[in-house]
Amino acid sequence: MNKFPEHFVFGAATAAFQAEGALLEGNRGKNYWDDYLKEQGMFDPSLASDFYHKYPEDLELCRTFGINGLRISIAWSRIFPSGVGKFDPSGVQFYHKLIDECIANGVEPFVTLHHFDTPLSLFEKGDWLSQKTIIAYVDFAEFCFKEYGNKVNYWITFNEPWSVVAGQYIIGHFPPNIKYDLPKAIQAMHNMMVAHAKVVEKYKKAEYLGEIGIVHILESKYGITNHLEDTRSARKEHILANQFLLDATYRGHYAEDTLENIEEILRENKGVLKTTREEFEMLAYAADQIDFIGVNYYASHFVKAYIGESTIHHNGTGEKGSSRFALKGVGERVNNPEVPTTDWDWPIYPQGLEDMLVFIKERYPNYKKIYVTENGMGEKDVLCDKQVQDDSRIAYIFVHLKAILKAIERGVNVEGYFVWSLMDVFSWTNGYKKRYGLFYVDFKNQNRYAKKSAYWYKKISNSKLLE
Ligand code: BGP
Repeated sequence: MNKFPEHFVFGAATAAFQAEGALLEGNRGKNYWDDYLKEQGMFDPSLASDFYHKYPEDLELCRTFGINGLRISIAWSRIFPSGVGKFDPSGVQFYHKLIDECIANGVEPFVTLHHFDTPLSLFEKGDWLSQKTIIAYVDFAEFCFKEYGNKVNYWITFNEPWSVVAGQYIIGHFPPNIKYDLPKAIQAMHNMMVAHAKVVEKYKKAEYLGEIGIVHILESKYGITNHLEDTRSARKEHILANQFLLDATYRGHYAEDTLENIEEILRENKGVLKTTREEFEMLAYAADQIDFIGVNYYASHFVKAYIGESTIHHNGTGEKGSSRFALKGVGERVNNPEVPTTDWDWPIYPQGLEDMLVFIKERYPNYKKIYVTENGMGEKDVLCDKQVQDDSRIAYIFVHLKAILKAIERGVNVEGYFVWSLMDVFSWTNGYKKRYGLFYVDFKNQNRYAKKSAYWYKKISNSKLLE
């Protein structure tokens, strides 16, 4: 089969802080990245892709290139500069204009409420480890539903809880830059899922006509050999990063096999997970009500048994081969010589996407539908004569679209695909040199240039045929 269903969405994705720039516009408050990036001095987010001003041009590009869905996120601190309290009318207006522009161009907006950008004041109070953040987030979400609910058909509560907690408490490349604290990471994931559930409840009880879901990054994990200790380690990483969140999303509780592994990891890392009966009631309600899940997929991992302290080196420069990821009580990611990797050491393994989609269908038969909400290839693209020959990106997207078609053939309900990213944006931990866009951005003057991949994607979107 090489044809996508007629209603399949061919979209692209952005995130507010990575695209908008205009950090001083209106009364926007800071999120936890503003000062951190300034102090770190690796790159400057203040202009980004200037989406705040260039969105009409970007939406016209969507229309011209057959991109009929766009993931955008609402920057919480543009609406509530201090996370709570008084809203800023200019921030509220900006998202009205942006959403209206999407609709005017025939582009369905998929709106994310939290894409890695908790307001600074709430971050300082403990972020997702604090109930204060959960309460404020529910209020923010309710505000957005009331404001934009009559024109947004697709809401996403969170983008990638796993990446948030892994970045904040395990890898340490997201503020507050804590390393190897698995108990904190697990607690924050649980709390985010509770916040998600509360927001789903607000949305559903107010009887809005649209749909609501959550986006998870779901990367498959495989033992590097068939030896029991390696496959066990792979399974543990899968449970920690994928199944824990999927159980919360679709079962409303953690199944026995999930809990057993999580408790083992917590024991090894000297921590406990605190939960309440009310939280599970909320999760169960949301599990029943949720309309869709977004799957972000870039890579899979090959895992080997590991005994020792956690050791991680994040390759944020594109210096191939410099990554290290070994987790105490879990396992170590290793290179599979048969699988190619990007310059940032991300294994390119489309089979992992097909496997994950089938896994969701089989383990969670109550799932309704799936969108692949991010997939794409980070490259050091070069603009030459106003052109970018990004054949490797085309090849990457091709094999992943193929994997989706195979999953559809195996009975998985996938209704859309979003390339990360629409135009080049900055990467949180890798800066401006890691480009993903269908449109090249010259960051010196903010001009846009369609890459070869944009023309190719247009053909597929128009014909729905993968050839
Ligand atoms: C996802 C995030 C995006 C984006 C993408 C690419 O995890 O949702 O915001 O950044 O990954 O990752 P990176 O920028 O680290 O290459």
